[in-house]
Amino acid sequence: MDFASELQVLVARAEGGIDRLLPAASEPSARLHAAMRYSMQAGGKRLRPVLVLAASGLFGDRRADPLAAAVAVECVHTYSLVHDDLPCMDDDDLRRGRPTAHRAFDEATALLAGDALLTRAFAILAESYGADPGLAAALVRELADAAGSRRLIAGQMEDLLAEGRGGADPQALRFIHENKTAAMVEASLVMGGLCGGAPAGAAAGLRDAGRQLGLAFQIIDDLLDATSDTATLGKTAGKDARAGKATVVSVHGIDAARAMARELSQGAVSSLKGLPGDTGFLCSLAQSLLSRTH
Ligand code: GRG
Repeated sequence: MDFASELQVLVARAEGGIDRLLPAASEPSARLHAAMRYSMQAGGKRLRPVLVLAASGLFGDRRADPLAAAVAVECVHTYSLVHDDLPCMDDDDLRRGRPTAHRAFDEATALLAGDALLTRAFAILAESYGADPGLAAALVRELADAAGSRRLIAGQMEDLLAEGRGGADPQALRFIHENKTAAMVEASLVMGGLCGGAPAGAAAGLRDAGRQLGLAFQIIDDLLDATSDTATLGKTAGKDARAGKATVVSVHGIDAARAMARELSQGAVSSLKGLPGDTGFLCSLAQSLLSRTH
């Protein structure tokens, strides 16, 4: 199967899992569940669940079906987007090409839907991997570490603080990106590895690939914010410059940012190539992210 077809298959698999593992929109509280589904089923790229599924496949999906882990990661990612869009944070009106959750519903509902997605992620892991308690605990730990106060939330906190200070220096910027963006990408590959039954030594390679891929992904995100338009992105373009936010683009310039993204992506590919199994799809995915348009 070629890269594009394989990607389509994995995205469809992830979306089937999302539909199956979220509460029905009719279940009480219907408004809350409708808001959770609204945000989850708005058609994101599904990068993180695809990484979980593909990483698990490297090891033959030997230990457990990775689909529930893939959905759990997407729940946490989507909660972070819903909360990031709130007026008290980034205050945005558009996400995944549609009104943000607090615009489509209201602020309190969006806040609660984010809370509920975060909680649902861990319920999904407990329900789906309970037959293998060692695996369930390892998955919960990995996701909790990535999403917790030392990583995702720390990155978000420092990002908000840097905005208030009028910018971040390169070191502070690296901290923000390693945590706000790369942590969840790393966790996706590692959780895939856990479901696949990866040998202990493979975790470091998966983590390193995820870190570099996540950093490259963030630089591309900054480049797109600076150079693309709202319709193509499905979220408001040009926000960083308007907010006077320090990004890799504002600190290093467009050409240097592109070169950094290329180098990080090549680094991710090298780490992936050191892993067992057929890493062709994951290497192509890493390369394709350099030319993504949204
Ligand atoms: C609220 C705890 C908390 C964290 C928010 C996700 C986030 C952290 C902020 C959103 C802004 C941003 C640039 C985050 C960096 C990660 C990133 C590029 C997220 C967007 O991910 P995509 O492009 O989104 O994969 P889709 O919609 O395709 O899933």
